[in-house]
Amino acid sequence: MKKLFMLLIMLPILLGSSAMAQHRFSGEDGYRLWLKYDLIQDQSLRQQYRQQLQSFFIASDSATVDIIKHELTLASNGLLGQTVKFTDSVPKASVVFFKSDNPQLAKYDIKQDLTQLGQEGYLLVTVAKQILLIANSEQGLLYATFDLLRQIQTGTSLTQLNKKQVPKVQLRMLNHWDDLDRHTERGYAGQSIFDWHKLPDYQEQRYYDYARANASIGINGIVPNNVNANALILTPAYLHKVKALADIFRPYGIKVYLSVKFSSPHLIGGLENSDPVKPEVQQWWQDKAAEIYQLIPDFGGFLVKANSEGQPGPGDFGRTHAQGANMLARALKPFGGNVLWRAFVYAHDTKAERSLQAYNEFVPLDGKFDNNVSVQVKNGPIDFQPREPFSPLFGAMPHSSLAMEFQITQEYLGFSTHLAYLGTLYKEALDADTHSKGAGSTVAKVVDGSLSDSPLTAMAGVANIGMDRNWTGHIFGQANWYVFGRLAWDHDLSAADIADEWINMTLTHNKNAIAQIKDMMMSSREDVVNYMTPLGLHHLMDTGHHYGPGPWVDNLGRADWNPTYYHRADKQGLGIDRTAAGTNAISQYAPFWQEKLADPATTPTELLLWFHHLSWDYTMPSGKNLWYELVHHYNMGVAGVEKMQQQWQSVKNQIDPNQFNQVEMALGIQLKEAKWWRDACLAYFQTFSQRPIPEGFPKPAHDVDYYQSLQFPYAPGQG
Ligand code: GCW
Repeated sequence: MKKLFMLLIMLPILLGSSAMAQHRFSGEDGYRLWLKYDLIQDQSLRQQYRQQLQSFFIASDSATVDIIKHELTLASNGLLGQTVKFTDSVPKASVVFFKSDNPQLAKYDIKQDLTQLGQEGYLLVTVAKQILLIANSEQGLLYATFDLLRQIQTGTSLTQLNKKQVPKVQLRMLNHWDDLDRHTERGYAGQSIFDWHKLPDYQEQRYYDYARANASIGINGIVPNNVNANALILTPAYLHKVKALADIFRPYGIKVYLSVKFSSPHLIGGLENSDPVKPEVQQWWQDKAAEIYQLIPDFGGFLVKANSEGQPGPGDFGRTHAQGANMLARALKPFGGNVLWRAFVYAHDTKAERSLQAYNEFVPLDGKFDNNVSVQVKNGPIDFQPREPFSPLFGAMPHSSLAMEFQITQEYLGFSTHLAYLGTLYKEALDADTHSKGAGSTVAKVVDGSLSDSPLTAMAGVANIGMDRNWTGHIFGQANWYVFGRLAWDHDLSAADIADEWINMTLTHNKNAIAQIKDMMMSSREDVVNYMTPLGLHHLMDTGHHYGPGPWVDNLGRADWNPTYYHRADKQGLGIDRTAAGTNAISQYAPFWQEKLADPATTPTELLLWFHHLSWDYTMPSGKNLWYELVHHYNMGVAGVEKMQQQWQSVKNQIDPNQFNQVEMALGIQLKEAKWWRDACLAYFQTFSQRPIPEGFPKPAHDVDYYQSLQFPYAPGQG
């Protein structure tokens, strides 16, 4: 009896502690990203791979080859439970790594022109029972290694490999908006991974892990510092720190670039000013370039934000972007460096509507940039919104190299607590048809150089990486890093296939679970669009930090920082008129688009309010009016998150509990915030539409004053 009594007393404690323990899993915390090499559970598959990967031949010795060998060792031990064996005999090896100059390659009948592989491409082929990895460089072999391992991680057969891979874009870069004090602008995954204070001597393991992850998806360039640059980065003390990073990254095929402040000659060089036509300014940059290359012989070049949001630039001296960019390009040219010159500009002294400004400034300069300059253009004309049309610059500068700039960090898509797979956003932008040279003139073809006469091609992603154990704050944020790299390598891949790979490598091999998770990922970005900015609305985020809704904000220093500037809600209707009757932004697109966008009836529904101010009673393609569709879309967004929650619960048994838990908690936040977005925006727009919430939809939980009163002074990542 006494024992029973004790048990009853203990029971809640026991239960309580086991419930607690649920939040204390020591399982997969996400640090290993998609490079988990856990034992393959399917025994026959494992056995097959063990046979096929019994021994490896890889000639030559170098830091990159060491990395390849290490990777093979990790993978073989982990995935196959088999000790790796390296052999000196090509005929006896089951896997052979060939650099194209290896005479033994002649014994194989490879019917491929290997020069086409360039410096980074590779062949991954099965010949008889041997697996061959062939490339012109060790970097190519490293990429081939990761491809081979990806085949194994995703359970693909190796018996008939026949892959030829050449990256479609030359520079595949991450841009970190990280400050020297480790604050990350628009970063939601903790502090910057770059510890400038302890560099160059203290070299974190994380740098190697980061390089390895990047190499595994083909990223070959990184900019470790913010485009809102600190001139100190070019001082000798910092250049030695940069050198330490470059030395670590080099064998992974990754070059370091730097964001530079245009006024550096003045700020740290003691010159009177930084006017690009002055010989002493040009000389300063040439000397600086020589100093950098002395330390870092393969330095990538400079990334520049000039005359934008208060940053200095050539415009300060009445010079053009081309004059500024070319001056830097000429300093780097003798050493093989490039300039990425950003087109994200909008000036306070111009009356032109903001979406027009980059085009206005840059199109007249088409053809005037040196051939080691690429103009780096954000995917849309405003600023990384959940949905934007493609930037008109992509169809309007045929004689310039145009680099794509995507944002991986989710400044406008819920920070690191919202699940928003950006593969679909990237593909939408890349596949968009500019019609600049007839049908099929896609943005991707502009970026990969096939539609321009410029040889330099680049794609950059603003990184979402920080010190969080799982790197990106949200496990699914890793998928955005991953998909960026994979699409920069090959923009023809599909967002769904890449999601499939990533889920397999990161979360589970269970087919049903993969299907559920893929479905979540593929619709997640549209959910965000719907609960934040449906039907072409944009820039409704709250002041400064961009966290949460702020459609009412109308008091910022510049008109075009205010959400009211973008949605133009009034008693009549909603949306900004960018037709000829309004700002005429449509004139910046090819005639095909001008015609379509001039009329709401032929404008894609998802961009209606981007281009038109429409009456609340406007009849939408569904037959319902605009007000109804607006309410409907906001609710679809919320329903989408509810569905994701259910889908996530349904895969619980297939996911590591720690990973499961992280995502479950984040989805809880996402749902709360989706409802907050819906309710705040609808309560606000209702003050204009003066219409009731249609039957069947919930009314906003609070009035506008309540939502307007919410303050978040410490929201992360502020600029
Ligand atoms: O998206 C906006 C951000 C700024 C950023 C700027 C840019 C680095 O709000 O924080 O500054 O764009 O791209 O330069």
